Amino acid sequence: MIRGKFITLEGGEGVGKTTNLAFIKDYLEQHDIPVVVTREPGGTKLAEKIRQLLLDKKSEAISEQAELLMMFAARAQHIKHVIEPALAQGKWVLCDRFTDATYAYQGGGRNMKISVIEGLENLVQGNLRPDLTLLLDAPVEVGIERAGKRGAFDRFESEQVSFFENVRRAYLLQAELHPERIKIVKANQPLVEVQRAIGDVMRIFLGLSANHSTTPSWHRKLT
Ligand code: Z5A
Repeated sequence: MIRGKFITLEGGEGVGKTTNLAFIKDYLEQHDIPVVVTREPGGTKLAEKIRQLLLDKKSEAISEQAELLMMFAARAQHIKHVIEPALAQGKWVLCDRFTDATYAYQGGGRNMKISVIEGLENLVQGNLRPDLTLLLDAPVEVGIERAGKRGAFDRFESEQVSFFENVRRAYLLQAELHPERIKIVKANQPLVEVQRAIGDVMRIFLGLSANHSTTPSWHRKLT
């Protein structure tokens, strides 16, 4: 059995990860690739419970260390029960956020030591790293405005703008450190353009030719 590929979608809040996850799933399925869609923190019963605790504004004050460990506790469950079994069965895994988010939020946002995050990454993941990461990047105000239209803010979304600026900087640094894996997609443009850019990245990743259509299927249906 050929092992599946592991694709992650990253970016600050409200940049469009959830919206574009459906587009990538659709893209892969159109190419007859079986795909499991999941998210972090979360993806298993226990990890979803940890997610609720992490996002709940009414949780007791969560220390930076506890927050970091809870992210990796959820991740350990997720890898063991969802990600690894799917990859081993030849399915592709498409995950809304993964460890780059830890470098961005706990590293950049909370100022936790990068060496500590690296240690936990090695402990929890072993050799597992994403094969491809799409980083949706947009100015912080754009993401906040988009997320604001959705309703009440959670514990992370209630942070100051400077926190999100640090998160964005840390994400861009991750992309600079891992250019072969992390592809930046400009998210501050109309959705059809964002999806055209994502389609280009996916086409190259799948090794398809340049004249292969990258127009989103819903857009093709409309035109
Ligand atoms: N977290 C962490 O700290 N450490 C970790 O290791 C991990 C996570 C894994 C939960 O993540 C929190 O956990 C997260 C970081 C932390 N907190 N924050 N902030 P989450 O992924 O569930 O939360 P989120 O980032 O807030 O995701 P989101 O709010 O669901 O945003 P999104 O998925 O990127 O955006 P969206 O829902 O697809 O789009 C937002 C709106 O914009 C929506 O109305 C869309 O229709 C609209 N949209 C999307 N694209 C466009 C374009 N191109 N133009 C116009 N409008 C658009």
